[in-house]
Amino acid sequence: MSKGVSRVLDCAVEEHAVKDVQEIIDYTISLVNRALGKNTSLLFDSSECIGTTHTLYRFRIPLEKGKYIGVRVIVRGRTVVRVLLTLPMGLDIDLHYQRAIYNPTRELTENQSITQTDPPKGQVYVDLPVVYAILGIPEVDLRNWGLSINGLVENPAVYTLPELYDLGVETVKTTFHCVTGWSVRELEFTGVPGERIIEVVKPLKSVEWVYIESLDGYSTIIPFKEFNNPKSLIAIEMNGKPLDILHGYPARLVIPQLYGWKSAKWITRISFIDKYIDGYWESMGYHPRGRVDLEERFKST
Ligand SMILES: Nc1nc2c(c(=O)[nH]1)N[C@H]1C(S)=C(S)[C@@H](COP(=O)(O)O)O[C@H]1N2
Ligand SMILES: [Mo]
Repeated sequence: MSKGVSRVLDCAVEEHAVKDVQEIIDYTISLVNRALGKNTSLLFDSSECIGTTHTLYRFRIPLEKGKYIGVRVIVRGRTVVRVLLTLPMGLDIDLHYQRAIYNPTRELTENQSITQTDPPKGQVYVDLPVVYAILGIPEVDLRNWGLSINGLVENPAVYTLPELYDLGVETVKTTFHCVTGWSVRELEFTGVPGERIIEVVKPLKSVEWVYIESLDGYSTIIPFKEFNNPKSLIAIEMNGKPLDILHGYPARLVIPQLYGWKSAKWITRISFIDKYIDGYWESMGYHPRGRVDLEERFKST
């Protein structure tokens, strides 16, 4: 965890029906008080619609010295599905709460009855991708940069940028979807296909997840099956030009069938692993897989 956040505490254990915003606040306060073992007050921060299915409410609980506990409440329709507390570094409090045990494989079902729309449900088309850098834009020095590929593989390796070209690049034209509701058509990415990486490093049979780490401290996790998809790329060019720093130079992931937060920028390590772990946004309640066609925005409880 970066940005002065040391722990994310997952409070919601059962889905909870609410009638209005006041009930969301009351329920959240009761959970937070239970977790902290004392009475607190919530300050409203912001709220945001995430596609057509979910709303995210942000609150904060002020502490001394300008510190605060961040509270994120994820509501689907009129059901609170998750309450997450982000605790600042060095906060010395007892937590009277058992962390819910999260089982990602329960969520990886395929729903046959889904009907595709264009744009997909909860998305609107915009002209250009919005640039996100939640942990800031890192400084990149190509002389020190390498992409490590390791974990449960037969041939771990570290690739420089020229070596990535040598592996063989392909170009895909694709639509890119951000979970907050925007989509951009016809973006062109060139890079090394995930399938090619798999051919070279040879993951072991036990591999089920691919964990990605970036220079800025960002991380995310992708099911092995989605990484091993003909459209998944380690991109090094966008629209026929080297990636610019804003879009992830020297290399980023592009997994177009998943929401954009899985397409980590400024990547530096790819680890093939057997057991699920949260990345940056997954620890804030976002989905372990994030398929756009199945509208997998948030984890359920
Ligand atoms: N390192 C890093 N990668 C990231 C992000 C980020 O904040 N930091 N944001 C993600 C999100 S939420 C989206 S939608 C896409 C946006 O890609 P763009 O900034 O190239 O438009 O990048 C993803 N990759
Ligand atoms: Mo996003």
